[in-house]
Amino acid sequence: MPVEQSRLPPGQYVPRGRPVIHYGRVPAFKPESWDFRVFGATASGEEHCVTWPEFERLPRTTVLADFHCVTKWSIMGNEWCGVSPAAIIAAAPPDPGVRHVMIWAEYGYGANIRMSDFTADGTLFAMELDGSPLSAERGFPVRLVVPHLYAWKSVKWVRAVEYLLEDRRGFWEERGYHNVADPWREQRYSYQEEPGEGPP
Ligand SMILES: Nc1nc2c(c(=O)[nH]1)N[C@H]1C(S)=C(S)[C@@H](COP(=O)(O)O)O[C@H]1N2
Ligand SMILES: [Mo]
Repeated sequence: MPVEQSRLPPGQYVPRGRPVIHYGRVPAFKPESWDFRVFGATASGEEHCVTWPEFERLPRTTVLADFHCVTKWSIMGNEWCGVSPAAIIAAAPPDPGVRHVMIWAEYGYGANIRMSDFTADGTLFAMELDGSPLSAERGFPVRLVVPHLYAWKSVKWVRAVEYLLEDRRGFWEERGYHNVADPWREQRYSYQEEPGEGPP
């Protein structure tokens, strides 16, 4: 069935199959040593750390959303289930001055997003896709999904959230990709950034 054009951002197409893309190797999941840290500008000044058994028990919600990669494919209608950023923020509140967050993965991959993108409807720490636990290559046990931004911001194998008082570029944002990354505005590359869209 043809995809309703109004749901496809400019320059995107729907491929056959479902690509897997990441830089580097798939990390092994070790539940005994796995933790999820919230650090940086927390309200208390303390770092907050959650173990795997604790994270697994957090309440989950479901999000239905499309997924747009900057290499131009889009996967429509994904059902993600996982933990809302609101639950993380409630457990470890940020300093009131925090406007940006860095989402950290295994191996030092990270993506920065605005706090408003982190708390947006649809943003989720996903643990399941279409009714099954994430596969290892898709980010098991936990990946972020930010469906309204290009997919490099949807960090797989998340291990930490860093609250930032000043914006800082993540892995691809340092390598020529757009700091904001809104697919509806085709914000693909950093040379397209307007004043105020990137760190000073
Ligand atoms: N940790 C990590 N997360 C990552 C990446 C990566 O290299 N490392 N690549 C990103 C990119 S560019 C895309 S398009 C999506 C792909 O998600 P998928 O493999 O589930 O399709 O993961 C994103 N998350
Ligand atoms: Mo991507």
